[in-house]
Amino acid sequence: MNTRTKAETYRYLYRTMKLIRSVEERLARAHMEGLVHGACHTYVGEEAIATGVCAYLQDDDAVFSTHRGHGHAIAKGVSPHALMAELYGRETGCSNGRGGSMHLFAPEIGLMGTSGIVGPCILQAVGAGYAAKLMHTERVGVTFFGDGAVGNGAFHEGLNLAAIYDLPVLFICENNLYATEVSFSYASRNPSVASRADNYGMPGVEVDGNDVLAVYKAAGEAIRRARNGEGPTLIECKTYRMRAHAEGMGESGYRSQEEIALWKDRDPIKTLRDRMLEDDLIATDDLKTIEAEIKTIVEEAAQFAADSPWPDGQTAISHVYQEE
Ligand SMILES: Cc1ncc(C[n+]2csc(CCOP(=O)(O)OP(=O)(O)O)c2C)c(N)n1
Ligand SMILES: [Mg+2]
Repeated sequence: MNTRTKAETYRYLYRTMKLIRSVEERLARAHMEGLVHGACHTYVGEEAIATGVCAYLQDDDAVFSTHRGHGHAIAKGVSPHALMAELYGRETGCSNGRGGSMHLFAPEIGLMGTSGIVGPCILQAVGAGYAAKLMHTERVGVTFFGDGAVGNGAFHEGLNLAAIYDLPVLFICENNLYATEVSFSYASRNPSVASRADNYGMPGVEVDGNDVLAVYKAAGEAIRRARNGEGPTLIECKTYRMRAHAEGMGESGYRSQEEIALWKDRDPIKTLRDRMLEDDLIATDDLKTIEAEIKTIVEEAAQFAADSPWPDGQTAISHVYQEE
């Protein structure tokens, strides 16, 4: 990543965010059409975070994520085809159709799992960091989690352990101001997640999570420190989800229309697009080419998912235990 020119970096960040958004919007449609079963939490509005962080990661760096994990999967390298097929419950999905939206795995590229249980991904990343240190590698463990996980015991245990052992871990808090319908201002007397880093003796940084360049810069510095044996970092990314908590859920009045409109104006994809054009880093025609290419990929992925076979019932108990 670091060998890219400025224009190439911006183009990569734009393309990744746009791909995540397009896949999510297609999945939301598929959910409405009854093609995706179970809960489906989209990442629309928060794309800059996974994109900015994962831009620095290698396949052997381990990512642990949440119920809202489609964006992390794509940014880490899962193809839209494998992601969509997973949500459609098909054998060709990244978890062979067994996991669905909240259990995405691709260990061969370091996506070590998304999970619907709020909190444990923090501890799992600490475990990965500990392993990386014991094995004298330069690998890092990365966890993405929401503001809803900050009051969970896993947050305290994970940050403390990573700090005392100087583990190569990035704690990326996606503070979208709400845990389902409960505002963070209600759930915590201390509105700053980043300030909590002080309690553990590690650096804490607050960034605009809708500014991919700000996330990219903060993540780059934290990863450099981690790979250099200088320990963990907590990064709080302030952001907002543009859709309901999960597909099919309404707004029910817990967020004001003004607040939603304000954040829609701060769309991370539009912000980068405008900036690239302003700084002459890309031509409008090039942007249109990227957008058309992504549209084709997403339509092909949806078709691939719909055409893929269901898992064979005979294999229902495979992938439960380690197989020789
Ligand atoms: C341990 C645990 N408690 C409660 C839940 C129910 N639950 C599912 S999503 C969610 C809100 C999570 O909010 P946040 O961590 O801020 O993530 P966001 O949905 O905002 O991305 C809750 C409480 C759960 N899945 N796991
Ligand atoms: Mg939240």
